[in-house]
Amino acid sequence: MRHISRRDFIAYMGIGAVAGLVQSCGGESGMGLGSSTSMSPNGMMGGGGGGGTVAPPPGSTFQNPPIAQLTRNGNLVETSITAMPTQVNINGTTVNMITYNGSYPNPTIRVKSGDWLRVYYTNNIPANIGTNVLGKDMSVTNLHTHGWHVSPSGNSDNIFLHFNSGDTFVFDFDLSLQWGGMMGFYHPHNHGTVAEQFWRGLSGGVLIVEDDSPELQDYEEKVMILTDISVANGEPTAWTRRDYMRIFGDTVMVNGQVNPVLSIQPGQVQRWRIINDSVNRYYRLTLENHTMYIVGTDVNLLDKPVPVQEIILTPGERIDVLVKADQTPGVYSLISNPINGAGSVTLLTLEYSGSQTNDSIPATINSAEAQWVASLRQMNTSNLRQVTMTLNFVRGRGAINRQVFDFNPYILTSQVGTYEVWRIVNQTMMDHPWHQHVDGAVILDIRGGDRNYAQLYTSVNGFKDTINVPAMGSVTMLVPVLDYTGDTVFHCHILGHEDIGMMGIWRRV
Ligand SMILES: [Cu+2]
Repeated sequence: MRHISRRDFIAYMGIGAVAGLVQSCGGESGMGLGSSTSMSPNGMMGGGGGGGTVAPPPGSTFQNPPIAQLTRNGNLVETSITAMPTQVNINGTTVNMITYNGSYPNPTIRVKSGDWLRVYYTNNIPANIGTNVLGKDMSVTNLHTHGWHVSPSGNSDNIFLHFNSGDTFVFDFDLSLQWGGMMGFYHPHNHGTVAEQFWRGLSGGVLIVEDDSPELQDYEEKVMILTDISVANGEPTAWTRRDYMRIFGDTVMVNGQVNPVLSIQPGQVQRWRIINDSVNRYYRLTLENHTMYIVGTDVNLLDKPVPVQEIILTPGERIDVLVKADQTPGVYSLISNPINGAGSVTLLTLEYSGSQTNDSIPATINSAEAQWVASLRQMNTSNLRQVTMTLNFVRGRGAINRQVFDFNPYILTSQVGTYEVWRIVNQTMMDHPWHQHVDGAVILDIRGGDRNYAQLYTSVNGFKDTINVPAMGSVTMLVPVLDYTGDTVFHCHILGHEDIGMMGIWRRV
């Protein structure tokens, strides 16, 4: 069954070049990929996990992630989140994982613009869980609300907090400046343990801020969390140093299910909100014989649906799409085609069933955010502050402007109330999904990589908090620095890269 395509081979050679670069600039002890050509069991060519094709038979009935229990009192919404050991059934095998509230996938929190979300947080990860290969205590964790425009300080979206086993904490998220219609996610962000905590099950629960606009609310909504994992002896596999550079799980899941079967009525339109919650794996999504209509990007709803045949989703990115069952009734697969060393995967089976209906795709969406993005695209940016940040590997560590977060973090100080133009330059031979906290950006230019991806995100009126920076390419973006002061971060959302240092501090003053 193993099939090594030309694309896989090129991707592999790209990694080899990175390894060579790493080794040539510092006599690295340990962190580098090394020059070995042997394949890790979870590595780029390992079974179905990497370059091979994964086409499991249709599985169980598709289920949305569970909804978190909330207590609402006016605009005060309260909930509890506990990070805890949990036995999870992964494709028929019982696996000792870590989850929020004993649920995998982790529970979805649905709130509204203007809410005040209070989270009673507990870290119940056992103190004796041990250290990872980076020497970091795996019981230490914290919480980030990816995508939310909230304060990065105090007891809000403050990723500089950290909690030891047994700690409790009360978070307050003031959503008075968070617009509706977005899907973010909460997940751990403790530097050095993020990637493996994701891998073991804390990959995050979805944060939905209900729509401000009415056009999309009547569609049946499906949330799809894409993750992958490899399991050995009833445990998620422990990471080697090499895995921090690149890892593919051999089991790929939607909401913890392998190839679930989703029913759709002939003629029905469903709204699919898809998140790449994987530590490293990219997806190149296509739904057999069907067009997908993009209605929202990471941060906001668009002003009109954008029809596409394929969607690239890098780690941390989200996409909000409409799908219409307008083909001959039958069974169709949602597939991820090969990309960046990951092979073809059948993710989900869409099955027409039930009575005929005739839903339609809306012509326009009344999105204030999209109108704002449209106006920002007209802005004269030549007088704005221009910042260049480079993504590098330095002595086997990730770096920004050649500065490794652990030793000498790159610090960008920005004035709140201004706009800046950031150019992110990728000086490595592999792609990196760039993510900045607090504010989404308007993508102005993408050099290199997939042309359709570049065309899409340099034209749609959607803010992006996560954007792929192609190997040896660049992304230029207009960054609003609005409302909130405090220190936060930007980093690569291949979480292993973040853990080995590809992160910087964003000082908002
Ligand atoms: Cu990266």
